[in-house]
Amino acid sequence: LDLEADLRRAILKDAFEPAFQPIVRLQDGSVVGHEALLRWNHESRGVLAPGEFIGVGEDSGLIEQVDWLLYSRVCGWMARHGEGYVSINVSPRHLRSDDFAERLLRMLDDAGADPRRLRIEITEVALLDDAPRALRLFNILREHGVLVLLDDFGTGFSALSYLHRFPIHALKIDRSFVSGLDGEMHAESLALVRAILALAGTLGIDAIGEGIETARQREILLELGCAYGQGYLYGRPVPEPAAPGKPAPA
Ligand code: G
Ligand code: G
Ligand code: MN
Ligand code: NA
Repeated sequence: LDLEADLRRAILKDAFEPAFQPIVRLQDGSVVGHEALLRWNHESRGVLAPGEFIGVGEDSGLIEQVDWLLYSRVCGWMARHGEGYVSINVSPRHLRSDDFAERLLRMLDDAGADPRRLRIEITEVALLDDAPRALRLFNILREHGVLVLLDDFGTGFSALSYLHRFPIHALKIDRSFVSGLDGEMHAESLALVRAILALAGTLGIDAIGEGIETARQREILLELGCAYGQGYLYGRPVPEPAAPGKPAPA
């Protein structure tokens, strides 16, 4: 069982596909966009989620090639489906490359996809790695309308001093806090989510609650002032999602 060798072969075969999960306005459940999540059609093990191979991909560096194959699929999908935004997950490795922004913009252009419909998700830790380089990259992307979302917010460094220096469009509140809202860690999760939303409000940026599974979690997030959300309550990641605008079946 050599996952790295399998991954190399899969890259040659272009064996990756996006699954799209709806992102909704919590007030009315209307779909505003989708997060594209990586899926690997493994030759013998079936469809693998990133949790099963992202570590090997990061350690070997192969994740960069996998990401580009996926982004190409996503750009094609965007060109065929004219509504809503799509957010892609970006490995911290890309922030260290000199031409990530240029290459992504070229790919969008080649596919005939509007860059103003693309958003990138990066984690806090990736920001701390090489801040000046990341800042340059974000500025190039933003000039073309590609917005930046901070993924898994609250689990990383939460270097507050960085937040206002980067052109961040929205924070994605990590699902561990969201699932805690109606669980045993109710009080703690409530305090943390309230603090994150206050921070977002102060900085004038949007918040997206991740991993919403229950109506109660949605209700609490709305009461706390979180405008957007995503999670199994609204839809699982699927290859061909419903068009934006319509309420997700929740
Ligand atoms: O296995 P699971 O689907 O729970 O894994 C999700 C993790 O994989 C998240 O951390 C997510 O950000 C990451 N991820 C999902 N899709 C992609 C992708 O296309 N590229 C990269 N680099 N990471 C991804
Ligand atoms: O780190 P990131 O937020 O990109 O990871 C997204 C991961 O979370 C994906 O693997 C996705 O399948 C998973 N996910 C999305 N919604 C839910 C949910 O409501 N519950 C759980 N447990 N996982 C979810
Ligand atoms: Mn994400
Ligand atoms: Na996340």
